[in-house]
Amino acid sequence: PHPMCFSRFQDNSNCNGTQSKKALLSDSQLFETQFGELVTELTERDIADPALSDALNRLREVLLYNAPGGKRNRGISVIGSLRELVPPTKLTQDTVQRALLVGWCIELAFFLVADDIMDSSVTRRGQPCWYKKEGVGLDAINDSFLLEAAIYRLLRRHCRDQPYYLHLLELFMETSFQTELGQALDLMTAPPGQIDLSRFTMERYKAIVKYKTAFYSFYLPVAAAMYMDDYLDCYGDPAITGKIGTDIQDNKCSWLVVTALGVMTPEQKAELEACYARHDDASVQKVKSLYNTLQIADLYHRHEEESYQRLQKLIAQHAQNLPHSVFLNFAKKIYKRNK
Ligand code: DMA
Ligand code: MG
Ligand code: MG
Ligand code: MG
Repeated sequence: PHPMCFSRFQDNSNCNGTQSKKALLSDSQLFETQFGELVTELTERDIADPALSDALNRLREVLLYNAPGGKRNRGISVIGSLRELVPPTKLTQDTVQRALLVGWCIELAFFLVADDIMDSSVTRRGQPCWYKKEGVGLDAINDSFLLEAAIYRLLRRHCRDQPYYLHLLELFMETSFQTELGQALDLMTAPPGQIDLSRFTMERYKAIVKYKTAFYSFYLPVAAAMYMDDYLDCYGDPAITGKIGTDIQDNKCSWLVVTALGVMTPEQKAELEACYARHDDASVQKVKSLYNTLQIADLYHRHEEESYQRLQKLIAQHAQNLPHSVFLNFAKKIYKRNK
């Protein structure tokens, strides 16, 4: 893996403590308790200029609105991985705290605030998208930049003296670039109102998900094989995922449409052409029932199963010097997910 904080961090499975008097908190509880402190740090402690108080209040509001309600897969994965790499006895409290903080830097997911604008999405993490809020609108673009800047301020404050600091910075910058390239591919493959099904190839689909999601969410090698979020965009239950999928309406090059194209008749293709990338419910429903007819959900489950098997083999082959659990933990989190 990247020579990042991992080797310096530590743990023990899911309790933090050596002092028996204190209540033992799980990693995810520790993670949540860190949030308040982090908000205070970013909005009160760092910048003293009273002229900025309105702007810092805005940042607080953005943090408080956008951070809660996620699955925390990204956030918890840093400490989770670290616990696989470092024996419990070698994990100091400081290191645990730092791992949780780095987890928060990933969890802030500044891309998502902008992504929802670009995708004209409606909900995220079980509530209206930030840009949809009264009075926010396109100002959310700057809020997304603020969240990104917050990452680097936090890293500086907490990790500046660590030997891996530069690596960590470069890792964040590099994965941001990869994600932004992926977003560019995603968007240019889905021009609004221009249906051209020949654009939807499995090759293009794989490039999109690898760059827009895999690098950021699952960390290079582990992630590359996991192409599952588009299934949830169509079949996910908004009550569980916290977001209403918009891939069909947005003309996205998703796994579902690419796979469907591979098995459909010319007549069905004409039907798809007539209703993909449209915003009315009837058209969206037609696309979904076409997927149903073609049993795309079954194909997806087979694909998911095969990917998982293939992933386990790849991990066994390539992760020889690392605990396999570091990678398997990621796989388990999204295998058969419905959120
Ligand atoms: C964007 O992909 C993802 C990232 C991390 C930039 P997406 O639009 O498919 O995400 P979502 O389905 O959550 O809107
Ligand atoms: Mg989106
Ligand atoms: Mg998107
Ligand atoms: Mg999606």
